[in-house]
Amino acid sequence: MAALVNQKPFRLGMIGYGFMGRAHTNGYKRVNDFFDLEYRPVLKAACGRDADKTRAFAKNWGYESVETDWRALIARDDIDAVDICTPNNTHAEIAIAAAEAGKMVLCEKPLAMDLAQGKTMVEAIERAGVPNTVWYNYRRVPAVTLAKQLIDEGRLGRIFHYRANFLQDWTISADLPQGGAGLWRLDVAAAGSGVTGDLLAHCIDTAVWLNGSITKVCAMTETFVKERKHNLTGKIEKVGIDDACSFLCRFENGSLGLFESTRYARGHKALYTFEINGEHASIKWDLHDLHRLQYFDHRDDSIVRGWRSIHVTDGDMPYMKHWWVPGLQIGYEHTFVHQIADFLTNLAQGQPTAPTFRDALETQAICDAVLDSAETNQWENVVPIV
Ligand code: 4PW
Repeated sequence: MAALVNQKPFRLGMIGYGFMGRAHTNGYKRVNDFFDLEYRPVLKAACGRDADKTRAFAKNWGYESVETDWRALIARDDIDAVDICTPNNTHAEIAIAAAEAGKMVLCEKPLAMDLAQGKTMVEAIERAGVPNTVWYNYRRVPAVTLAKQLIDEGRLGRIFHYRANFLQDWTISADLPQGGAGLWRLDVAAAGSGVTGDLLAHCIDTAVWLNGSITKVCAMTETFVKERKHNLTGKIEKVGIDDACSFLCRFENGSLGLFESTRYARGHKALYTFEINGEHASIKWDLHDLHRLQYFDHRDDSIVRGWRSIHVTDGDMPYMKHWWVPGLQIGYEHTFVHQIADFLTNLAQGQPTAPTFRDALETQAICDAVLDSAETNQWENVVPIV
């Protein structure tokens, strides 16, 4: 007689049904098809303020039920974990309440509106002792994870330079309103900041993971369109977000950093790139070609020395044994599958999943220092996270 395969349920409540709600849900649905796990996500409930939209989301993605109040979701006994995919200004209240109710918390980036708020979240989550993670998904692009492996193996030697960009062009039109569904990223009250929290936060998370802590920063920001119609008030209102931000920084390991992000780089939709230059070798990566890692090693024989374009698809490369056969690629959505797979694996072993809330606090501290420096026109020290 065939044996039944028993898996423990991971009963999920998803809060938010936008772009990220879909990206994460796709991950929960796919993960057991490709990873051998002790847990199996069960899509118990989708939660959102707009009942019709939440119902449509729940129907399309296969959630068992719908809630229109996140407090009701958190009060339910049949929910083990909540995933927070709502605008940034709601993360703290939901995460703290969920942790106090004993739920595991998976929170979209950036963790909080600012460092002070992030600290209250870390305190609550650590007091409750619940498993937690923050969705800085680009760490789990196999080529980026391979970059981490190469650096940790010492192949680059001493690191001299770290450069990163995150360029978009979707807010150039002055007719684009701010606020409300889909456009809350332009509303400082909902987002906390502009490209700094939305895009540079990704670059910073990856940089700290690959190259260690950032100790001081010197930044400039600009808001190119100063006023926009606000969708919630119907009035023309001042724009409070940074449309562009560039900063220099020093890393604890002595290397120098240069970061740029803007939503005003015509022709670029989501161009996230980084390059790291070490004593022996350099690496570079580009989200538009995400399955490749460029690697240059000065120790190669001079007659064959040059940039290698490593096609990160072989089974011995990070995450790839779970997918197809060598040569066949995966994409953006798989980064979320990988984070869920890691979370559920670590959960079974009683281990944390990076970036935890505490890890994400460091990114928050750097974002705060960047925004402070843009205000003061001076170098600012980053508040150390212990
Ligand atoms: O988190 C980021 C978003 O807010 C994403 O990684 C890219 O930029 C795509 O949308 C925005």
